[in-house]
Amino acid sequence: ASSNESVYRATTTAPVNIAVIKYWGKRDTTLNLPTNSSLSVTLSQRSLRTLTTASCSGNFPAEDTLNLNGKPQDIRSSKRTLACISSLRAHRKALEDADSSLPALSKFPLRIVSENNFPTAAGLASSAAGFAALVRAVADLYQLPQSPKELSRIARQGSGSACRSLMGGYVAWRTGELADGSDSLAEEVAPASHWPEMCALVLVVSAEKKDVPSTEGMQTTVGTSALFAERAQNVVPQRMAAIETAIRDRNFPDFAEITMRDSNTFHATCLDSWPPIFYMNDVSRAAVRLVHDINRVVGRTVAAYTFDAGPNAVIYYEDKDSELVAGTVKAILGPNTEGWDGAFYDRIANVT
Ligand code: 2P0
Repeated sequence: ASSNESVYRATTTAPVNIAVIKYWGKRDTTLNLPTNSSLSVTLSQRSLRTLTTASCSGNFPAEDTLNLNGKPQDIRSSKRTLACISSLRAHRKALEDADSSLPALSKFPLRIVSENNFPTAAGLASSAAGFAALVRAVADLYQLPQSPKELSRIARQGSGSACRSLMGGYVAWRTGELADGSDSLAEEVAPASHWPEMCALVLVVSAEKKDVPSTEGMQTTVGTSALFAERAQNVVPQRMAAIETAIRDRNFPDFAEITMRDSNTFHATCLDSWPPIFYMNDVSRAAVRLVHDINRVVGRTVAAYTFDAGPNAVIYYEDKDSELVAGTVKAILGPNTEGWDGAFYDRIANVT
């Protein structure tokens, strides 16, 4: 078959990441440039991941297509998807221009098929894994030489948090200073193997779609909350430095306190928005109380909660405290709790 008739294909998976220093607010909504740096932990792909296949062929119908969880998506109305694809295509075109023996994949329509093994848009970072998988699948299909850090610049334009899902372990997204966003990139702070005892218990309090989508919620906060600027300018920079030190030293009590405080500060800026935004619910608050109770009764900090743009809790703890933390949380906040939808249990692992 000529290169025009062949079907080229690449399949990849990408993990979910859960921020311990939260990204909330954009200084540039087109390029997805954040107001503050953030830091996350990449979860193992055993229970939360996106699986994506990208293919292209001169024989495909003329338009690029995207299918998400079995449903065709309108790619033309998604500026973010278009931005990622056109950037990847331009990188491929540069390779083809430099080497005329390469098949002209940049000219072929793309077919992207993606599937999450967890509820989409329930505040479980589905857009992070989704755009990371899309970018990596197409980059693999195009055999691009770009590093994960370079690809993070592209994934960021799909969804801010997606730039952190291209690496395993402990990942920082540096806000950057340049107006074109070229220095707003993710980088690995430490591989998962540096602190493999870290575990995450993901409590799916509700698998319903969240009330206020992140992009809309964060720009309401940017525009209306006085607390927001205080957090971005005076709180997050110190916390970023402190949590990187805690990770370097594998200091769980420090890591945990910074994580819990930053989740609380983020949700405080949501409450301070106008009109106020509520992501946590009664079950979320029960989880907060329970973690503080466990730490108090044990007499040391063994567990840390964090909440994203939804009611689900992620609880970090170390392997050795698994029974104490995961056992207690499951026993007390189990399926009999009102408002409970089910639970995922996870363990963090490196992925790259
Ligand atoms: C985070 N979240 O750092 C924070 C914490 C939610 C709360 O990143 O508009 O879906 O696509 O850039 O990445 C969710 O925001 O937002 C998010 P967009 P994204 O994980």
